[in-house]
Amino acid sequence: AGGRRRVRYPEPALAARAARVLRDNDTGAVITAAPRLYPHMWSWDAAFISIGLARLDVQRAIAELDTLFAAQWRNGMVPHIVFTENDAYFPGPDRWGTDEALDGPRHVRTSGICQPPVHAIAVRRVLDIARRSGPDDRIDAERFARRIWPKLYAWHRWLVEYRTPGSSGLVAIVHGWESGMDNSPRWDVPYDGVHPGAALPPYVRKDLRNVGDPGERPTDREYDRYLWLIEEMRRAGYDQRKIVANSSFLVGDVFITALFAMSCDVLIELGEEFGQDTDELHDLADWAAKARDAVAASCHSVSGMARDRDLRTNRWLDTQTIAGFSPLLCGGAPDDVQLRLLSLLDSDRWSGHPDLLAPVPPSVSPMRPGFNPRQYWRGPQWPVIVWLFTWAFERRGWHERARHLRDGGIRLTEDGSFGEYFQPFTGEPLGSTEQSWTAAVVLDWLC
Ligand code: 9WN
Repeated sequence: AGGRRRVRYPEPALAARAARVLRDNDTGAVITAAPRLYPHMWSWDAAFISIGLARLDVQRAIAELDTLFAAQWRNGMVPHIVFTENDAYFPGPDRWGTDEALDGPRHVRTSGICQPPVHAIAVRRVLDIARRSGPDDRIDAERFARRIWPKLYAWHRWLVEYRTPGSSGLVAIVHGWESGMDNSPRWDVPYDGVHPGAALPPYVRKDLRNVGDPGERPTDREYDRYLWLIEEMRRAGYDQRKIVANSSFLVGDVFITALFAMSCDVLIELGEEFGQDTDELHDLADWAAKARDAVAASCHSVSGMARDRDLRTNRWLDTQTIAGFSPLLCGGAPDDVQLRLLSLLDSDRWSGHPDLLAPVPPSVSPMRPGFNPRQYWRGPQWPVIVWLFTWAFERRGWHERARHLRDGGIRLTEDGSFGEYFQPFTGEPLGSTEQSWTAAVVLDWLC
């Protein structure tokens, strides 16, 4: 940054550093999402982490996903946080107050919302890596895939039964945290409809202690809304039907819907291989088709970008962010729309912006008013999102594009900081460093 030279580790040294981050963040029970800022297990982080772990130790990768799914709620929801004993993160389990929730797990404390369904993708990747690594790993990973399949199916079924309300076919979220892109401008309009009441219990943020500059994190105003939504859910006793009917935030999330379609495809492949029930395979095919249709139907007639939908006001949300490229992940959009999106992605509005250090898409276009290169989901580049695009492009047969993005991802992360997110022009690491999922995706790219 600021003209200082950025360190560039050669690939073998970078891989060794990434492995070290995962080992250092291992409490023995879980790999925390980050050492200080996030001292617990997060749902979608754990999925990516397991992919990185598979390169080091297949058993450990399996254990990580088993730990997450041991916290699955009885209704099928995979919770967004599985808490460790550490109390350095807010909101912790007492604030969530899920202990009394009817559907909650009994032996472990969790939050009361979910995160994007990327777990089937992780299981597939772990299995593929294990098969190449040797006969013992292969046997273990196959047993694991067979045993976790019904849990993955139950998780997907929960998303359909409880979280696909109305006719848009989009998978809905009831909190920005569920999207994994917490303060993305995608959610600004729906959050305007969230009015924290006087009954919001006081609280003290802990996240700001662990970042260089508070401007890298969401604002206090945003936090009041995040906490208010938790308050509403607590009052509803974490009853999903009540939450979806009444919460002041309900948005069809197009990015989650695309991930869901891809995860259903993967689950079908695994199910066919391991002889799962045909009715369940049909369900998954039906869910994947509907999710893809919903993503395609959301595309803006001029830009082609996919859109979220505010399900409280029944309006499309036109804010353009990285999520607009969702149809490139899951496919299903008409050819002309797909071509428009590909050329937009390559253009100077996105990955082709001349000032980017690494040619990978930022969370928000640098040309967009309100773009903030340092603030969280409002501009920085996120390696884990880049990984999702590399994975999806590979799967779609776009090998050259996938390789190009992977090279960009390495360029972004080769300073060895394993930043949570990066300033797109300088490559300065922001948020946490030694972030586990960043280390994990780098390992996957390098091996
Ligand atoms: C709230 C752990 C998580 C990621 C999310 C990211 C951030 C948490 C926070 O960190 O969210 O869940 O406190 O900011 O936005 O995607 O899973 O890495």
